[in-house]
Amino acid sequence: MNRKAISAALKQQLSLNEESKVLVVGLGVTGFSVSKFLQENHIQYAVVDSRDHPPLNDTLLQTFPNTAVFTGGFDQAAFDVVTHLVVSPGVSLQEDCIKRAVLAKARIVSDIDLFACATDKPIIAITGSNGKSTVTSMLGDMGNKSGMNTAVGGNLGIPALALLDDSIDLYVIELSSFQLERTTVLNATAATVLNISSDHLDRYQDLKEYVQEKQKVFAGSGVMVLNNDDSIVRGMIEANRKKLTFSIQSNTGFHLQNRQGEIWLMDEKKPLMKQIELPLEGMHNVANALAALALGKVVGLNTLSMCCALKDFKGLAHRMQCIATVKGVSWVNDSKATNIGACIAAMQGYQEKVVLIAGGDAKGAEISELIPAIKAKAKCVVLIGKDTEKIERAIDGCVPSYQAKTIKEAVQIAATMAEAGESVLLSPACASIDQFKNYQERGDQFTAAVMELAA
Ligand code: UMA
Ligand code: ADP
Repeated sequence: MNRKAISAALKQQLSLNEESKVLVVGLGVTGFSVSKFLQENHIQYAVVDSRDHPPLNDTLLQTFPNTAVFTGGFDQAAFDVVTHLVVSPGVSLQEDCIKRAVLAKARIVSDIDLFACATDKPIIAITGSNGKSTVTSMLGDMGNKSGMNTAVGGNLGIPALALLDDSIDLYVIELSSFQLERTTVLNATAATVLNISSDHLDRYQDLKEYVQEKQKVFAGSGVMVLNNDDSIVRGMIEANRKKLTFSIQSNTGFHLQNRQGEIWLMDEKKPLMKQIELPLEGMHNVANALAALALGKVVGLNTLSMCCALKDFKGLAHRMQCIATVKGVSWVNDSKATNIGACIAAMQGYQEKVVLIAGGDAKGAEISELIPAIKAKAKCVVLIGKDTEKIERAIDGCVPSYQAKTIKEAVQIAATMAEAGESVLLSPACASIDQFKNYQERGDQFTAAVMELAA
């Protein structure tokens, strides 16, 4: 879209114009992408971040030296004079300065709102508690294999605004509940909530509030893609909206069918590909593939190309990644399992019992929900991180548990527990930020410790 059209959309949809005064809250990758966008669109802005040295501070000041940047805390004065706040996802809307600014009639906007105003290309919007990055990446490959220049980003890593380019034919955007809760003008061509399990209950009052935020992905008039196996997602259905469903349990929509002894992925009555051709392990990944096929269909992707992309899909790092077999024990890095639902899905993929390494920051989750899966699938649990004691109390001795101060120590303990033919699974069910920069660092340190064992 040209500048004039973007300007008109910003004005019409977000009341943003040359007179607006915007405060960009947060100077991580999102805040930087927002600042750049506002600068290019001649909208006045300043930036605040509560951290002393926000990650993109120097980059912003080198790129746009005249930008007003306030760090080391939120100063109410900066919030009192603005018409709009673009709040980064890592910052809660419950911050006092934000609440006061809203009372004084400042409008909250997200980077996703700005992005939605700046493109007229189709957008696929993907949220859910688990599988977002996998499905987003699958669709990126499907789009490109179908001959559409496809950009993927959002919560996956590259902020949506940084993807904007006239050469792009299709945007596939992963959205977190934090991004959705502050987004009002996204009107995705196709949108999905892949599944719901409790997460981020440190930021939401209860599951109901978390679900309400997730549901915002369906705002607008695009096609809803719904998981027929998830009762909460099924309940999101809206009358008079086009919809597609996917399911690994029922036999409608995108589903599975046994055809002469072989399981096929189906679109209603049309066979698409054999399940055995999917390289990723686990039934949850079959559900992810069906969701991706349904979303791709909405934007007109070619079926053969989509199936071809799925057959070639290697999976993402830190998700059920088998990193080594040492003395007959297989070591699996599922560091991205940052909530209970993901950890349960990981354990369900095993026939034999595993040695589970879990723990970290449980984000207020109801840990006892793990008990049935642990009883069924874990030989023992090795716990790391901030909520070790809490988790130990919650699982209540249902299997033996051991405490480790570091991931390296956890690997050493697990090595003494696992016998040849068994697996050690790092699937923490918790966020990593109490001990690591992020889940990647946790997975990398796990891998390094396993490699040391191997050596
Ligand atoms: N922070 C402060 N003070 C501030 C601003 C931020 O302390 O003033 C802290 C936040 O609490 C957070 C960290 O800084 O711990 C980063 O926050 P941010 O909003 O600046 O984050 P960005 O660097 O812009 O990255 C964000 C997403 N981060 C979060 O939602 C926390 C990234 O998702 C996303 O990839 C990126 O935008 C691009 O869209 C990461 C994430 O952890 C991967 N997401 C959560 C998840 O997947 O569970 C929701
Ligand atoms: P997200 O982006 O939603 O965090 P990912 O694709 O990165 O999702 O996967 C995160 C974790 O969830 C991994 O541990 C992965 O094995 C698990 N997972 C992936 N898809 C699903 C699903 N459909 N249901 C449950 N767990 C899943």
